[in-house]
Amino acid sequence: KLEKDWWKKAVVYQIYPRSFQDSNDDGIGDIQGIISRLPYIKKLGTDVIWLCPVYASPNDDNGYDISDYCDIMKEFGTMQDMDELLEKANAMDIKIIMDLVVNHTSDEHIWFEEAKKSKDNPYHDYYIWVDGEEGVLPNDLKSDFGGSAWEYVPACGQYYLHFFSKKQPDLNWENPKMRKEIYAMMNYWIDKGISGFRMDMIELIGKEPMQMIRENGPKLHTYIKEMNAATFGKANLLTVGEAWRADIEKAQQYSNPDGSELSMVFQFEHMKLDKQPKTPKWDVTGLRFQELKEVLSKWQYGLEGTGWNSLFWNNHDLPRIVSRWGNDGKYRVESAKMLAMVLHGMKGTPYIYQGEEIGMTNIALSNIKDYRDIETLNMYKERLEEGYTQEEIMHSIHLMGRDNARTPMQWSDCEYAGFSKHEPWLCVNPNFHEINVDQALKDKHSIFYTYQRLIQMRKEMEIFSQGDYHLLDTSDQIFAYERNWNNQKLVVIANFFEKPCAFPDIDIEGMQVLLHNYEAIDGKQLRAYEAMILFKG
Ligand code: TEU
Ligand code: CA
Repeated sequence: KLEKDWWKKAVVYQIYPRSFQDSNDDGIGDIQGIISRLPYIKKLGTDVIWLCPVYASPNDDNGYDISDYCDIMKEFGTMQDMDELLEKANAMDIKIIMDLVVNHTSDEHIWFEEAKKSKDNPYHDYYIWVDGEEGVLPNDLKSDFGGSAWEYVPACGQYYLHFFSKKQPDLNWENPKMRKEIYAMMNYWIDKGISGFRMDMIELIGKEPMQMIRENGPKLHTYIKEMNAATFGKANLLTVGEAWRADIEKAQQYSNPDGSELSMVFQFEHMKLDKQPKTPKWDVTGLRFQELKEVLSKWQYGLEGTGWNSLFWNNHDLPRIVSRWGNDGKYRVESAKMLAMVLHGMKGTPYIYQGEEIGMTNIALSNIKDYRDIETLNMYKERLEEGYTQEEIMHSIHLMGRDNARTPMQWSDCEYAGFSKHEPWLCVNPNFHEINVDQALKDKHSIFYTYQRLIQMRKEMEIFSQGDYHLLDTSDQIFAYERNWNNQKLVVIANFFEKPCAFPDIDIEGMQVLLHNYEAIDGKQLRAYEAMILFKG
């Protein structure tokens, strides 16, 4: 029997199956590959895996376009493999949470194949349609992957809505029959023994497209409450909703401690601070570091006692953090450890994205043909037409493209980094000779062991999950905060930059060093990316 709110002490490891481990040498990661790496995940110490979609899919958006929720993608294996993964993981005390993609399906899902046949097909109303004439769009709503959010189907004389690719039609959450089918599907997975859901773009399900309302629609929380009551509410699961536009108040609602909605959300306010508000992610500026401190602190204070935070720098949609806000050259190891300490010292549930724990970096491919991500490829075409130079576009892709996170996991310095013996579906980062799991495990000062220690401390010391948070006032380039709990105190001090700076005016007298990315503390200065976690009990 699971302890109530067990997920407050959990650390989650995110797996992108296509890029994790290939077991049958076809160049594509698969479920048997994941099974073979469970001991590695155990060694790191994470106790929950978030598995990106493994369902049947034509892969227009790498599995986020699902054609059958109760079947497994052929390239990844079979339902038997999935059952084996669940069984073996659970036997090792590793829980599995599944990606739940219910804002949309694939256009190859049987529901949509039926729905598009005619207006009076019983499945028609599972999707969102607007009468119209070819060439006259219902309104200006845009797809996240470029172009209009509307696509015309002549057989119906109507447009359907797709907030992502046109192969990802949006489901109509107004339809109670459709909702019931989704809940039945969720219960099917719960009965199989999964421990939770990561809910893809859940903030969109209350949309009102004719009123131009995308996220945070009027019925959003009604649907989430209904889903909770019909499915995971009774099962004590970890649920995390993807909510790009949540503010504190909305997050309090989503993660209400009364358990009526979700455990927590992924909010992205802190991950948008290297661009101007309301501009595309491709138009990167420098990181506004003061705002980063303010925003992360605001969320720590804001959800104290009234909700729960998720803590992350990375996922399969974001560039690698060590390349983005650390230093992936000379100070790769120091800066990766610093970023880990700053994040894992906070209150919330930390998420680690595969490869982050060994400091994997972004990749810069020179030929657009080597990229695979639909968002990247569509943007490339669109911006070329708009007159951007090839150079400008490639620069944006190198900084922000989603394939940065999706290159194969670097296990060893063997061919294809030990990911596969066959050429992988997406290039291996050429730095795999230096950056790989084998190397990390052999080096007791590696980034891996910093993560391992951070996870271990969270399990052993309640102050990490329970202590309250307080930002410390320091100079421009330092991030420092303390946590307090039961007369214990934790202090995290980090120099976020390469340039050394004076040691901050923080009383650390008599404190024990729990973790540090340099050999010894120099009381006068903080060196490049120097970070430490101190404790007094
Ligand atoms: O991401 C939603 C989402 O907002 C992203 O598409 C985002 O706009 C972009 O990646 C950041 O630039 C989720 C999934 O995480 C993503 O992989 C899917 O492509 C998307 O939903 C559609 O299911
Ligand atoms: Ca394979």
